[in-house]
Amino acid sequence: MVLAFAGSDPTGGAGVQADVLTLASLGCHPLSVVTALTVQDTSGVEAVHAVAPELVERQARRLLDELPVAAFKLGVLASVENIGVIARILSEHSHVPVVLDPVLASGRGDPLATAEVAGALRQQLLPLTTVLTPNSLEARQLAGGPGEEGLSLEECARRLVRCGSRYVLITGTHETGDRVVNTLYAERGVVRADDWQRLPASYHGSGCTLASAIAAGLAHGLAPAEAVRAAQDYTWRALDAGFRPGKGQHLPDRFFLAHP
Ligand code: PXL
Repeated sequence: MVLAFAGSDPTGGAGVQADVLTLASLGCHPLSVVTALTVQDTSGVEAVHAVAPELVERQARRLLDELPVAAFKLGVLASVENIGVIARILSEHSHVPVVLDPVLASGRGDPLATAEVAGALRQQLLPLTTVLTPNSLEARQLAGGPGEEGLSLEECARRLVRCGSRYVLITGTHETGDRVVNTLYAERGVVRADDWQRLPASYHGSGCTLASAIAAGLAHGLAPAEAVRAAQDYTWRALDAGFRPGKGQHLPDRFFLAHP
């Protein structure tokens, strides 16, 4: 069982819906604690409304008191108060691996976190994280100070590991080139780098899919580097099978394995 803390995305492309679909398709029972409600369609996010921290805490504790959780997956957390509550809960379950997708903006650039939320993620959650999954923009934002926008991804990873995350997977979707390079770092440096054919469309929910698939791998007992490799393969195939239900972004098909 994997417990996802995430915001609701009514399109089913990203957020808690993406986590539930991904975890279920990979053979994990998904537990979910909703941290925020959003108003959006496939073209953009109109509003983000944080759930009260008391309710986040009660949802999670009720589950954890009864059910065995093999991994945590964290997406949009939506407030500094929610981060505080979640950090306390994770620290009480320090043997359970944590995958943190530090969502700062949607794939289209709609803001999903304030500077205060980004600071709280760095200070309170990175020390509890097994695998952090920023895209290159998020890595630079989390690791760099003002005037450091040109920071190399290697230096970003070094700093994020120094903040306490055991592994940092920086994804290359927002970089240029016809291959997307995703690089996994740890304290010893680069652990693995995988490159993938760049797909032609713009996808909603690719980061949530990747992070949930890593959490599924860890829950099934894979080592972090193996879970990261398997999750990339799964995500690329879900995106390749994606579809465009409206006028905006494409959505991944997390159940591509179930189709003939
Ligand atoms: O794709 C990141 C993401 C995560 N969670 C929620 C979202 C989005 C992007 O829009 O809405 C709830």
